[in-house]
Amino acid sequence: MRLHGYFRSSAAYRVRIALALKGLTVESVPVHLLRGEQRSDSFRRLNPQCLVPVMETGAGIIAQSLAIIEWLEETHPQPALLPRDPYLRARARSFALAIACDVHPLANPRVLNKLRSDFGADQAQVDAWYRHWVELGLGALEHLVEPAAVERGICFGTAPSLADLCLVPQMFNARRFSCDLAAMPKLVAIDAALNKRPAFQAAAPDKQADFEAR
Ligand SMILES: N[C@@H](CCC(=O)N[C@@H](CS)C(=O)NCC(=O)O)C(=O)O
Repeated sequence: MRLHGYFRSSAAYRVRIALALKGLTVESVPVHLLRGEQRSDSFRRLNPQCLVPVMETGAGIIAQSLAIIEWLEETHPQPALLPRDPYLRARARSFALAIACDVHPLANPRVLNKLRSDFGADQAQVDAWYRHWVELGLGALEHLVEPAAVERGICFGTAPSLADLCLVPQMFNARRFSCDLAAMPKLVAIDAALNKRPAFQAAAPDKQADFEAR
């Protein structure tokens, strides 16, 4: 298996956590997003959307982090990345989709670049855009986890789930852009607990071969 990603891509980070939790090793292929490598002809052939992550599997190519994670879940079911209880599964999916579909797309490099290039936004305005959407999204998600989740150190169920795989990378990015996390103490505490787990540590941006400090 080959995972095309970028150390700072939060969508690729989700997949890296899933792989680490399941104890799977893949070949990592860095795609430098700031240099525009995602728009190269060779990468476009893998994913015409020009987005990472992309997983090359024995069965073929898969784009979209949640589809890759579901494929991993179906081909390597243990440990499970969704709670057994159907209602908790739905809540974990709901939380993960809120991040992946509603929060993350508004803060993608190509969206931020468009604000700069076509609407004249300066860095302060781009940062304000970023913080607005991330704080709004995470602020709402704070209400979806119960106080007991803080004691467990995971969002739902008894083991890290899809929700946790989406939360940690989004919190990483939120901190990178100095978002105000004061309104989401439960998410801050759960994120801190998750980051003590070896699988989450191994998947962190600064542990990747293409990591660049900056
Ligand atoms: N829904 C996609 C989102 C993928 C995505 O937005 N990837 C970002 C990095 S986190 C990307 O490749 N951006 C390139 C760009 O904006 O040009 C997924 O979950 O895989």
